Amino acid sequence: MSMPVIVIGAGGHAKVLVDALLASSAVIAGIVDSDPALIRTTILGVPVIGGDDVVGDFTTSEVRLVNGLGSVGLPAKRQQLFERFKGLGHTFASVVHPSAVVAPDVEIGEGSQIMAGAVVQPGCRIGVNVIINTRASVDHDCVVGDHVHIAPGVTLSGAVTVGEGTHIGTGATVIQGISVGSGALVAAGSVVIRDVQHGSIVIGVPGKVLEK
Ligand code: JB3
Repeated sequence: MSMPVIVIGAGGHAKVLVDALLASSAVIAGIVDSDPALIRTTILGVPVIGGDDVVGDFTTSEVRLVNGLGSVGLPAKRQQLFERFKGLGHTFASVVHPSAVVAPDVEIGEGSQIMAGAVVQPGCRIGVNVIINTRASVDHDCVVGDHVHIAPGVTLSGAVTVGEGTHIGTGATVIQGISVGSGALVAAGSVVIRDVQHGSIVIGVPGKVLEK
């Protein structure tokens, strides 16, 4: 990663990203956050240099961006931020922690993030602006859509499909061949053994659809 990066957001997710970037010897030009109280604070020695307007001080060929917003529940805000800066012509850098195991043929979309200890097996396709969080396991031939968050410790068995913007909560397990629709939420710790429809919330062991 030769071109410097700016990390957007200075919260918990950004801290983990800064650690991964430093471990990869990336050059971090700074962090921006919408909370003025955070300006001039640091994360692992990297300063918060201002709000999002500061990104405009750099041309799109001088820096790439790293989406430091995580997500609670559905990852809408993170997606909006990605699309806003893409609309301004910026490019997002992908981040892969050196301790992650990613098979050589895996396709990783723009700005996606594979955190420490995650495993992504052969044949997987990961969309844009995805988080595969700490120690998640994504087995062979999974297809993970754009803007998905696979939370820490999740297991996707082989050939699972996850639709755009879905959140798979911490420690959930999805057995092989299952299709999880877009905009869905799989609650932490659930075990999914049946396909999940678009926009559904699934909770429990085995996972059941929460009636709206
Ligand atoms: O589960 C794990 C391992 N991590 C969670 C992650 C995926 O999501 C983590 O525990 C949190 O639940 C969440 O992390 P995140 O998004 O870093 O949340 P938080 O620690 O609350 O920090 C969000 C930061 O983003 C705050 O400092 C906000 O001020 C800032 N922010 C919000 N909107 C923004 C914007 N910053 C910029 N630059 N632009 C924005 O539009």
